[in-house]
Amino acid sequence: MYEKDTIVALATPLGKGGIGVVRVSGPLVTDIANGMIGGIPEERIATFTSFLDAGGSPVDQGLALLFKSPRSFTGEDVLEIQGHGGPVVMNLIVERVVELGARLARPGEFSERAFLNDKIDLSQAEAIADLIDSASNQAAMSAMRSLRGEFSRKVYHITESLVQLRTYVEAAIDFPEEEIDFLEDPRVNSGLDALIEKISDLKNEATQGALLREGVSIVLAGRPNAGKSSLMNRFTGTDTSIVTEIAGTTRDVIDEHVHLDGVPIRLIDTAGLREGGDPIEIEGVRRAVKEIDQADFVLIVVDLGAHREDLNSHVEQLMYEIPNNAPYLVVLNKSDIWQPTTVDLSCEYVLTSAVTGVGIDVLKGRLKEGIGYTVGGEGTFIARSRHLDALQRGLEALSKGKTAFADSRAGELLAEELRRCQLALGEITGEFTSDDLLGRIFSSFCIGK
Ligand SMILES: Nc1nc2c(ncn2[C@@H]2O[C@H](COP(=O)(O)OP(=O)(O)OP(=O)(O)O)[C@@H](O)[C@H]2O)c(=O)[nH]1
Ligand SMILES: [Mg+2]
Repeated sequence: MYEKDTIVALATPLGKGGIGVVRVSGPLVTDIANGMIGGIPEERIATFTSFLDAGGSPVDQGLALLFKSPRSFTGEDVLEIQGHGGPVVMNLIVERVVELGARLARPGEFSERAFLNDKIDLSQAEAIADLIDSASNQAAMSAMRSLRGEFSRKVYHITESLVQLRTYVEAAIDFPEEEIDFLEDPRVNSGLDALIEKISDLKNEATQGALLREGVSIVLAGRPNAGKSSLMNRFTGTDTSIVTEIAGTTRDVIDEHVHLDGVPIRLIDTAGLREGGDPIEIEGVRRAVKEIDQADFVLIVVDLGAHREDLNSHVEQLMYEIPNNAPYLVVLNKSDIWQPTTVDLSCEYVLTSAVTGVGIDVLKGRLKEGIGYTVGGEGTFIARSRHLDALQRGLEALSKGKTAFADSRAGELLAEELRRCQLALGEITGEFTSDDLLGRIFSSFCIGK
């Protein structure tokens, strides 16, 4: 199935630490154990031993742990060598293992072998990388759920129902003489509807997981002096952006990573939008417009104090000027200075004061809704854009099949779309994934995973 080389890599970060772990996997593991520690450690028992160089003198001492195939992470024989975590010692150990016949592992190769040996499916392998990379507690907990197989199980369940329907439809095509009058059979349509609903639900849930993993970019936009930088600093909790009463303070694009209930957010402060100014400001405004264009979400910040008389027309003008297809929220800031008694805006808005902090929590809540994050503390599973894309393609196939079936009564067309849907779902778990895609996924992992 794949080259049966024995691979080795440092499993802990390269640097100084109390211990460092070198992991070896493959058919030469027992030979390597013999060569390095002069014997084969008892399976799954931590064995204190010296690690020997080619001349038989110890380069380090520590624990050796042997996992015999198939009861190991990769499914192959695995040896873990736990030495002292210094870069030189670790290198000596890795070099010795290479001398004994192993080769250096490629990025993600341990996980790839675990996948190829059916120890984990593809979305679980991805969850390992996501767990290690997770930037918040919520992301880590969600990655753990995926790793335990919650996401995959849901995909398998849907696939099972899909296969049942597919079998039924294909039987009806292949054996017309059986007179399964499936055209009239309500089971086909209700089966299709149920599948569409299940996949949509799963996609919604996966969207939450993808948000946790991939985060969103949110741009603060508006006129100079509206309080964009002050809001930025409220979110980051530090003096990230310079705030002055001079209109046109911010010129560069300033971004900072913050978390909103565990969702990683790239918050971007920009120059206030206005005509003219010096060349620096003109460039700042050009950059601001570019950021707004690429944003996942835009906060349009309005200075209430400066627009007591013309709030509505000012907001309308801003929305007209801000070129953007992303969802947005209007932030009526400086509510400590002035508040309209009634707000008559046709768009979503929230009242804040960056100075007193009033309304900031409401703003955060609305932002969460705005970016589509609805999961509370109990969390979800982690997911990636490629999973969402696969679910979407699955949904499209089903609705296409449904329409074709309703229009033409052609079972063949429906069967073909059901097959496509199954392929799309199979990409998530790795059942039907091209080698090319697998290569890309695993090579994005780091070495030693
Ligand atoms: N009273 C009051 N003043 C505010 C509020 N938010 C910001 N300010 C003040 O308004 C001025 C401009 O604030 P900034 O945060 O620099 O505004 P900005 O939108 O970043 O401005 P530019 O960078 O010039 O585009 C500063 O003097 C702030 O202290 C608020 O909610 N209430
Ligand atoms: Mg500013």
